[in-house]
Amino acid sequence: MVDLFLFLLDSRIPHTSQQIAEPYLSKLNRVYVMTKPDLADPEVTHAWLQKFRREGAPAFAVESNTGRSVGELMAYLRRQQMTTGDRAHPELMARPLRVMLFGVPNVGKSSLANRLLGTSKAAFGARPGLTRGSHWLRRGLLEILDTPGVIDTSQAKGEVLYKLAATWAVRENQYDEEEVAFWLAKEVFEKDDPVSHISEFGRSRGCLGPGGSVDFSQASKGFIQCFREGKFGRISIEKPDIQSSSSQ
Ligand SMILES: Nc1nc2c(ncn2[C@@H]2O[C@H](COP(=O)(O)OP(=O)(O)OP(=O)(O)O)[C@@H](O)[C@H]2O)c(=O)[nH]1
Ligand SMILES: [Mg+2]
Repeated sequence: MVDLFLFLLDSRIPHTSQQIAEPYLSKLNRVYVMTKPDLADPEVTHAWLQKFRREGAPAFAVESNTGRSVGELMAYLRRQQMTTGDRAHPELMARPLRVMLFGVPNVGKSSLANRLLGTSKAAFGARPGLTRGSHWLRRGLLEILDTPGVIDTSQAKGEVLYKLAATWAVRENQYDEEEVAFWLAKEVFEKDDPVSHISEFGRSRGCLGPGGSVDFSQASKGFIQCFREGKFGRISIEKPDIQSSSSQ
C-alpha cells in the first residue's frame, strides 16, 4: 500500500533513533528525514546526511515546525510522484504517491505530515504518544500515513534510555530525571563533577528545598527541559564517525 517510507530520525540522536526503530521497517524504498535540525549542530547534521547518502539512501533534514528546508524533500517527493503512474498505461494520470511516516515517539511525524500537506490536520504536540492510531491524510497527489510512535521503548536502558529521555522520546515515568540530568552533564557537557553542575544550575534557577538546599529533582527536570528546548545551544549527542566505529 505504500510507495515510500519516510524514516524520521531525531537530529540529536540519529544513531539511536535508527537503531531502536530499525527492526520494524523494510529497507526498501526508505528515505531518511532528520528532524529538529534547529536543535542540533548543523555541521554534524550535514555529516549524517552525507553518511546516509553514501550508503545509498536519500536523506534530508527538515525543520517541520517552521517549514524551513522542507523544499528539498518536497521536490524529491514530486519527482517520485511522476513515477507512480501505471507503467502499462503511461497516458493515464499518475495516481497519488503513498508515503508512510515512521519513527520514535515525539520525533516530529505529525508535524512533518502537516508541513508536507500544508494543513494542520494531524494533531501534534510536545509529548511522546500524542498520535493514537494511524491516519491517512491526503492532498492532491500526496497521501501520507501518519503513525503513532509504535516502537517499543519500554526495554530501553542505560545510555539508550538516557538519550531517548533527553530528547523526550519516552515518558517521564520511564526514567529517573536525576540519572538523565547527571548523564547529560557528564557525557554531553563533559563536566567532571556532574552533581555540582546540576546543583549550581538548580541554585541559579531557585530550585531550592527546605533549609535552602538544592532540590535535585526540580533542578534535574529544569536541566533536561533546557536541553530539550535548545537553551544550551545546538547540541548533537551523536556524531557519525564515533557512532559507526563504536557499533562495529
Ligand atoms: N525545535 C523543533 N521542534 C519540532 C520540529 N518538528 C516538530 N517539533 C516539535 O516536536 C514535538 C513533537 O512533534 P509531533 O509532530 O507531535 O511528533 P510525533 O512524532 O507525531 O509524536 P507522537 O505522535 O507522539 O509519536 C512538537 O512539540 C513539535 O512542535 C522541529 O523541526 N524543530
Ligand atoms: Mg504524532
